[in-house]
Formats: sequence, C-alpha cells, structure tokens
Amino acid sequence: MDGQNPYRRLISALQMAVGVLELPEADIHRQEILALSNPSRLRIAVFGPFNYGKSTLLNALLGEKTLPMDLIPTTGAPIGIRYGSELQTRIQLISGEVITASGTDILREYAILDDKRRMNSEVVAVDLSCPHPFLQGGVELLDLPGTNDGEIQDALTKAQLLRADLVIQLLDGRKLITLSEREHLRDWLQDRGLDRVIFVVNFLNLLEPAAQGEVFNRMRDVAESFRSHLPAGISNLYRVDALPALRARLKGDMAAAQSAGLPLLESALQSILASYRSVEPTGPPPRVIALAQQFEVLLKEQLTQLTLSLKTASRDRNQQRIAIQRRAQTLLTQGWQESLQNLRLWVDPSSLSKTYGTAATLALEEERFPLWLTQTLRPQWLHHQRQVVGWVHKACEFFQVPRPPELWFAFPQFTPP
Ligand SMILES: Nc1nc2c(ncn2[C@@H]2O[C@H](COP(=O)(O)OP(=O)(O)OP(=O)(O)O)[C@@H](O)[C@H]2O)c(=O)[nH]1
Ligand SMILES: [Mg+2]
Repeated sequence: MDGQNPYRRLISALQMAVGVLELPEADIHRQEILALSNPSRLRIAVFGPFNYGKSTLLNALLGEKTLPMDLIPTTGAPIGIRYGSELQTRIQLISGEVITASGTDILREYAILDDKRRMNSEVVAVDLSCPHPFLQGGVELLDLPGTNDGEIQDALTKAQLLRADLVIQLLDGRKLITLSEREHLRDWLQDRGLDRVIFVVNFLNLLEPAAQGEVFNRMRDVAESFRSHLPAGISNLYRVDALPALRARLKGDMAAAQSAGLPLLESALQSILASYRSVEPTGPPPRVIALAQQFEVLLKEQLTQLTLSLKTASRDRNQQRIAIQRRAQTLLTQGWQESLQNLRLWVDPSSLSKTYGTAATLALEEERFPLWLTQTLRPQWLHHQRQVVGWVHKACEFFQVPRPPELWFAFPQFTPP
C-alpha cells in the first residue's frame, strides 16, 4: 500500500469496509472494490437514450452479435463485458443464485426489458466474458439500458456511469440536439464530474450525403461545448454508423468498417486507454468517490444498528440485574422473617415452659440448673439467634454493604431462687 497516495489509501479503506460489512461474494459493491484494487481494469460505458444503437455499437466493436439489439427498447440491465477465453454469460440473481451459460442467448431471458419496459427485478448483475483482444489487459465494456425509460432504470444507469473510466455518449444524427438535450447531458455527465466523455454520432448513414457533413458540424458544436478531459490530441467526437459497422465486421470487410467509422473510434479508444494506464491516479475519480459515499452510508447504517443493539443489550443486562436483585431481596427477607418468627415462637413464655418446663424443674430440683442453662437452653438460644443474624449477613454480602455492628442479644441471667 502506498501510504502517501490518497487514492490508494481510499481503496484500502474501502477494502477494509468490505470486510467490516461482511458483504457476500455476490455483492456488487464488493466486486466493485475488488475491480478497483486491480488498477489495470478500465471501464468504458456506452450511454444514451434507448434505441440510439448502444448495443449495436458494442457488437460492432466486438465483431459479433453478442448483445441483444432491437428496434424496441431492449437492454434491460447493465451488462459488463470482460475478457475471457470463451463467450460466456454470468447472471447473478437477487436470491444469491448465479446462472452461467455458454454464449449470450440467455440474455434474452434475463437482460432485456419486458413488454412494459421494465427491468427484471430478480437480476442483480449481468457479466459476459468474451475472447476479444480489445478486452485483454483489463478493459471492461458496459452496455447500459437506455435512459429516460423509467426512473429505476435511470437511477441504475446513473450509478453505473459513475463507475466508468470513460463514457461513450451516443448521439442520434437524425435528430437535432435541443437545448433541453444539452442540459440533459450536463445534468447526467458534467455536473456529476464525469468529464471523460467521447461523443459518437450514429445513424448519419440514414441521411442524405449532403446533410451528413452539416449535421456532423452541428454535433461538433455540442462536443466542443462539453469540456472533455481527454489525452492531448484526441478528439471527443466520432462518427460511427453502428449497424453498417457491425455488418462489415461480421463479413470481415475492412473497407466497409473503415467507411462506417469504426477503426477511427477504436484507435482513439486504444490511445485513451494507453494514456489512462500510464498515469498513476493521485486523486480518486468520481466513481470511487461515489462508491465511498455509498459505503459511508452502509457503514453508518451498520454503526447505528450496532449502537442500538449495544444499548438494548446493556438495557437488558441492567433489567436482568435488577430482576435478580429483586428476587434475592424477596428470598433474603423471607428467610430473615422466618428465622425471626422462629425465634419469637421459641422465646414465647408459654412455648418455653411447654418445651423446657419439666427439664428446668428437674434441673432445679437436682441443683444443676446453671449447668442445664449452659448446656441445654443456651445452645438453643444461640442457634435461633445465629439464624436471624445469618440472614442479615447474607443480605449484606449480596448487596455488598458493610455488616451492621454486632447483632447480639444477651442471654438472660438467671439467678436460681
Ligand atoms: N439503420 C441503422 N440502424 C441502426 C444503426 N445502429 C443501430 N441501428 C438499429 O437501431 C435499433 C436499436 O439499436 P440498439 O443497439 O438495440 O439500441 P440501444 O441504444 O442499445 O437501445 P436500448 O438497449 O433499448 O437502450 C436496432 O434495430 C439497430 O439495428 C445504424 O447505424 N443504422
Ligand atoms: Mg441496448
């Protein structure tokens, strides 16, 4: 650990938080921290309204129809694509179950929107492994659901965007970018500290050739007004015709791919990634800050719960102590009262004369009354007294209070008549 670098220190603190919170292996935060601990992992998110060709563009980059794409709003969960020796899908469900399947057909079952444009609420994360060289060395591509298609989707997409090192913002060449759309871009990206953004204009191929240049220039204004933080000499605006690019890749047609704009985007991505890799981060990027904030909330919740259970435990302990003391007090008082009652009964003149009358008379007659007193009556008297005093001492011991001064009754002095 580099103790001097605040970014590395933050990552270590977050790693510790994963342990403290005892997050399960499937937890998305835990995975995120593990990914951050591996500094070579760089995440590129493709972002934009639905049907802008995000999934198509990613498929073109991967050279395969890996991701579901359709004319209707489609992508129903953020899909992470990392390097792996085989094309495989891994779906994590809210129940903790993990489904792995070869290929990506299973995405149609779990990662597309339903007919009401809702996400599958059972799905926590969707990850693909794909043997494409572009992903080698720790690049992760992220296909996001379209925005403006539902509050929950938007919130999820926002969270995912913060995890990205680079955002590819898709623009639709067929549509004019209105002022409100510019504001939307600012809300989603710039105001949230996301400045590593490149714009890709799609669908220009559907315009008349004469209009294409004009539209692209208008898009340039949009891109220039957005202060992207990119390596020197790298433009933040590209034209890619996603579907023709994908078709060209599927056919292996280099020239067609070139005219669809794909290689230019690819080489820009490579340059950006190389430049990010060469710089050791000194301060945490927005996504790490966002993650740290989420952890702060989780840790605070944990702290509140622990403080509460600590308070409850100490209150319970206190109540238990009080209950034990009450019980002891009752038993001690009962014992003491019984012993006192026994003493009272014993000293009662009529019971004394009933028990000892005959023996006392005999002792008097035989002139051994003092001896009888010491050997017979006095031990009985002492026995009863000890019983009473014993309870008082027990109570003192239990309640940890000093014993009272000698509790003693003098044995009456008898002078024989
Ligand atoms: N003609 C033409 N069609 C395209 C182009 N790019 C994408 N499409 C089509 O547009 C539709 C939407 O593409 P997707 O890639 O599914 O769009 P998306 O942005 O991923 O959509 P969501 O996942 O729903 O947010 C699909 O039918 C694509 O075939 C293009 O450059 N030209
Ligand atoms: Mg999609």
